[in-house]
Amino acid sequence: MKIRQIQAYQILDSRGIPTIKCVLTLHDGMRMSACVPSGASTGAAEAYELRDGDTKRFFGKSVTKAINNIHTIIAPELLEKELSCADVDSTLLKLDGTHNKSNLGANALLAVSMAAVRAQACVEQKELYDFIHQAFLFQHKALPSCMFNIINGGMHANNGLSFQEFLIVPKNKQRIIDILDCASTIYHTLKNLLKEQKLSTNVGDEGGFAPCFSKVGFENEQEALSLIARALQQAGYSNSDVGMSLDVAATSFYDAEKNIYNVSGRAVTREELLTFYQQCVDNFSLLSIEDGITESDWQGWQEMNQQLGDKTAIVGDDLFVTDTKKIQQGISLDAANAVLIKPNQIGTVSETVQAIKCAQKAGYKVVISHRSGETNDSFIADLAVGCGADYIKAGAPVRGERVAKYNRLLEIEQALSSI
Ligand code: 2PG
Ligand code: MG
Repeated sequence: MKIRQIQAYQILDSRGIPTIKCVLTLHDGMRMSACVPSGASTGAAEAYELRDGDTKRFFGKSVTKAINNIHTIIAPELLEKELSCADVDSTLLKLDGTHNKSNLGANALLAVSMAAVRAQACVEQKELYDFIHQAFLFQHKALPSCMFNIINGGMHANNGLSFQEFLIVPKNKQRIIDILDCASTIYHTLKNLLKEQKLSTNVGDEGGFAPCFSKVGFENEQEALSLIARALQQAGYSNSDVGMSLDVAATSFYDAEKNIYNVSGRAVTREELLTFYQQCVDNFSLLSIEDGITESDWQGWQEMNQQLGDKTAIVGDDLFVTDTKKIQQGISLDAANAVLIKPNQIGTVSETVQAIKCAQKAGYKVVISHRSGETNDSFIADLAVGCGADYIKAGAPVRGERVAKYNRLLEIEQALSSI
């Protein structure tokens, strides 16, 4: 089936900032679309997100230049060609010609790349997760475990917490509806607990609560973890039912000049940070720690993995930026044992697939992730199932753009169980 039209336009993401929706039309009139998310705590080596910079509109955040690239550079190369998502991606990579997609913008590339995968799945009359599983030759197809971010801090809130995400991970639950029941119950129990303590129940960018914490150093982080542990208990769960995880996003409070971390007004060394993680792993039996060390400190990552890697998953996000080369470096240095995967960090679906495969081959745990600026597109839910990821991280069990992913998992579960 040939491609008849590729159209893109601006939509708003969950933070009210423009992003791209791309609609791909085939010759039989079938139309498939895809929307691109956007991060706030971005890794330095992430693929380039092209924004206009013209501050008269959307404070410089418009994406009309990227959209123009789709219409004037990308579309002419793809129109009237037989649809093949592999060919689409290689054309995109050729047209851009840079590793970080700084010519055309990773947002422009990914919008087209995702729409092409969706369209081909449709042409082949397959569900998206099935198509991903088969076309990219993944070994397993399975529903992932879910990580729910229920307290927001760092760059996703403005509340005195240095660490970015405090997550719960329901364990031993087979069905997505039971996982959601567990997460939602704990979320609402936490809400009541915050109310009781006269703390705000306002939420951050990913739907987790963002009450203000006013202590210094690790005490705030400690308090956030204790609140979750209490909510978990009050909701009738134990550590063996529900794990806890952290996305520290350490680069966001690292001072490179002084080589220290600013944790809520206190200067903390790498060693102190690692000692705190050790305590958290012991006290809260953490399932994973993401970006616990700044992205430039490979030696620090090696130390962390050596000290904690046999007890918890050491997840590289800003460290790896979904880039196969960086994941390979991590594997050879033994710097981590898990990877966070975000398609817009690299810019095409096929490169995302390559990164997942590289990590899986090395025995790394794979976490498919949303961005803090999201849309209602649920592509990552299908990706997680199709590649047999260990986890999906899509925010709190609230807010449309977050539950879109969890609700899609419910849909997939229904489909899989009726086979
Ligand atoms: C992260 C993500 C998603 P952002 O750091 O893992 O939770 O945040 O999209 O802001 O990079
Ligand atoms: Mg992260």
